[in-house]
Amino acid sequence: MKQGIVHETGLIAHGRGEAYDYLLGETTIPLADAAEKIAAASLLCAKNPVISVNGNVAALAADECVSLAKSIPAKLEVNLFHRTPVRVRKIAALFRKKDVTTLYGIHPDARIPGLDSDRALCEKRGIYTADVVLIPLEDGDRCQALQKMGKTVIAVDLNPLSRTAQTATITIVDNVTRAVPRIEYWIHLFKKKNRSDLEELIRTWDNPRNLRNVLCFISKRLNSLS
Ligand code: PTJ
Repeated sequence: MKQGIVHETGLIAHGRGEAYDYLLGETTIPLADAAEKIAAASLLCAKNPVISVNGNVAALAADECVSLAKSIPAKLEVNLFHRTPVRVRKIAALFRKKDVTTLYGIHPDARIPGLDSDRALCEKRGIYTADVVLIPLEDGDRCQALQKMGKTVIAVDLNPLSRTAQTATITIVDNVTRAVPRIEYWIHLFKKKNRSDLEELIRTWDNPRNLRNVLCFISKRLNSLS
């Protein structure tokens, strides 16, 4: 935050996330891994997959996102809620240091319909035309707006009750630091599989059921600890 990468409200978001992570036991629960597996299948089957990075994601999991993007391959796009030219420049510099030559979202030329202010800004060749978007730590309005554009939206959100978690196509209730490497693990395994097998796997996904099971997992865990 002091380096200007994370917005000050990002610290509050981070604290909220930590609270939920304690409820999960600070581990990737099998229900999260199931979602990470489907996320990997969707990213591999996509025509234009994009990984959206904001300040928190850049601070917590930049290396992991770069590695995941290479493995798919997918585009990386800076997509800030509290967008200022200075923050965009700082986040772009951070990714440049990690040898990312093409980072989308620095010169936006499109808007996500239905959103006001600069949080609607995106790039035509990136998020605007993406068919599958991975959005770690996203706000609810943007998640819904991306859904309305007809995209497959993969959210990583430790809060299973957030609007983002409730409206995404695939919700991964896990810490971004664990979720991104785990998606990459599945990417490497799935590269040997047929596309039709992956598509069949994606068809079986029931996001509301998985979210209900996550809530059951948390309440059972709290019961067993009390
Ligand atoms: O960098 P910017 O300007 O784009 O701003 C980013 C924030 C995160 C401030 C902005 O997108 C925001 O306010 O997000 P929300 O609406 O607070 O949503 C963030 C969600 O991520 C919350 O539901 C948190 O529980 C969750 N979260 C926080 N830390 C983590 C997390 N999920 C996964 N891993 C985490 N480490």
